[in-house]
Amino acid sequence: MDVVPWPEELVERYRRAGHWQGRPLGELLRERAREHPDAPALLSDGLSWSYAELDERGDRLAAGLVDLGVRPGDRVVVQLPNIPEILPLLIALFRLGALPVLGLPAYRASEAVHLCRSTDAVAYVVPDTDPDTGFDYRELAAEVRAKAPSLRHVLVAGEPGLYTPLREVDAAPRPLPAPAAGDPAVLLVSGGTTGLPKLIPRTHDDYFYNLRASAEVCGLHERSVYLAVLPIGHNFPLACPGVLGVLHAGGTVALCPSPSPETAFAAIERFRATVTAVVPPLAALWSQAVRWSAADIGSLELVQVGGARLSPDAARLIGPALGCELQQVFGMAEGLLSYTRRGDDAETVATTQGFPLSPDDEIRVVDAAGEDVPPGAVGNLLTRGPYTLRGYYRAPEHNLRAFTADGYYRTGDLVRLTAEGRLVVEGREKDLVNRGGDKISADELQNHLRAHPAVLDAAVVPVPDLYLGERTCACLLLRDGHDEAPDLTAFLHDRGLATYKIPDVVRIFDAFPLTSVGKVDKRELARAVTPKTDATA
Ligand code: J2J
Repeated sequence: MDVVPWPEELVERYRRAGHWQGRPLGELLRERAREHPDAPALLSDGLSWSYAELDERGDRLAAGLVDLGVRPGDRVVVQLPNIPEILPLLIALFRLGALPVLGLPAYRASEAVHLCRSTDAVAYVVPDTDPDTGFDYRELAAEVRAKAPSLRHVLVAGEPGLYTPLREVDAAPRPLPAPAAGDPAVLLVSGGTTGLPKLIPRTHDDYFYNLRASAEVCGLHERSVYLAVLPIGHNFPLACPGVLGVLHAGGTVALCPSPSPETAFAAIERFRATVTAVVPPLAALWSQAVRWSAADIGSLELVQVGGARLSPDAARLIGPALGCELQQVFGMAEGLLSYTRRGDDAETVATTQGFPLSPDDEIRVVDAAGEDVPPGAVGNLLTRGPYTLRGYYRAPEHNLRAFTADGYYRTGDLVRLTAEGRLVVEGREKDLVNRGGDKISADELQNHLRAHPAVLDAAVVPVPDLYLGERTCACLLLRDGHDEAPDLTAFLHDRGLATYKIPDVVRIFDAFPLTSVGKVDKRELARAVTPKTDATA
């Protein structure tokens, strides 16, 4: 089975509560486009599309994709940066019932091939080049195509090279049968802990609820302008509430081509952006840079910060520096979202990650034996609810470990609940590095490192970093005859790994510390590679 459904009694409950409304995501813009066709839906450099225009582009592209042979239920890997084309494409796929598989622009062959192969994707959509680095996605597509036999089409936004130009996937709009609201609408990539990232099926019903409830909590309305800074392929800027949430609210999406303060501040000024979402290192950078910037960012009302731990000290600076409200977001592509609420006092916003989004989010905080911890104690967070997955895509074995028998998702995060029921993230048990919001699975990276001819064994652990929160340390045992750290950068590049996954630090060991059951003791290893400061000495 590809996806795991919710049990019938929960389906009933979520419907009765009005969370699941039986509407496919493709309906997102319909009403607004009919009633306010000229309202601005999308702003980007030198470009403005009204609701009517975006709606029509979605319909034309959907018809064009059907003409190419894309069918309901087919998977289409989408690896686009924040360019206008991504929105009509997502809307078109939602409308025809094909599933976008959302990759990040930073992915290279290793990740992109995995996405295409593990989903038997029929099409792969890329930009032409990255204007900043010159990286050519058409060359990447050639490699992916050679290794993913299911691919029938490569579609290119921009100059197509040997492939099909996305702009020519265009046909007269025609009625298409709507997908069932209980079917998966999109596959998101897990931040995950496994050798190869798992995929997260999100249904029309659950994702619509996710973005609608998020838009409500953030107070979005028709005059809201959401600046997309993080890559839209990520759950946070996509639907929490993100670009889809602001379209649901009748507001405007503005696209920011780069998160650098100069570019982002200029975009906020030009588009009069009212809300945006960033990761903690960016929030800190912006809070510093604003002092030297002449841009007028006075339109900004709300900055959401999430994806990695935000220290209370850093949090306290953000609102005053940027002249707007801060919202902490603890979220995951698997589902559960926790938001501080608008109007919460500054200390609550600085020191907690707020309340779960839904009254039907079920939260358990448990010890290693799976027993509930006493109120207020730190433990493993388990959750289930109306927008949290019940199983990864095509992963029955993994699902046995990732979920409890009664369907709770084991988040791998360590949290505590305050007396009021707010969540505070205290750490995590899962084996990954959270590099300023970018997740690096230790298992995945270790497998690549072990393939190096000089490497006997590898263990990946986080090291603290002032700016990113964590950086990646590769601890290596070398084979006989090797005594120096090998050049991993070139090696991992050649294996097609995304650059952000390349270790920041490499340490050579004679042996790894082991736990009592003979596994590598990562906690001890992390301690061993953490530079001693006055506080830790
Ligand atoms: C500490 N850790 C956090 C936070 C996420 C909104 C916001 C973030 C994500 C996301 C998302 C954290 N403090 N405030 O999808 O919609 C870590 C946790 C979590 C993992 C999920 C969204 N916010 N984290 O980051 O799927 O460890 O989603 O389990 O990429 O990020 O990662 P991801």
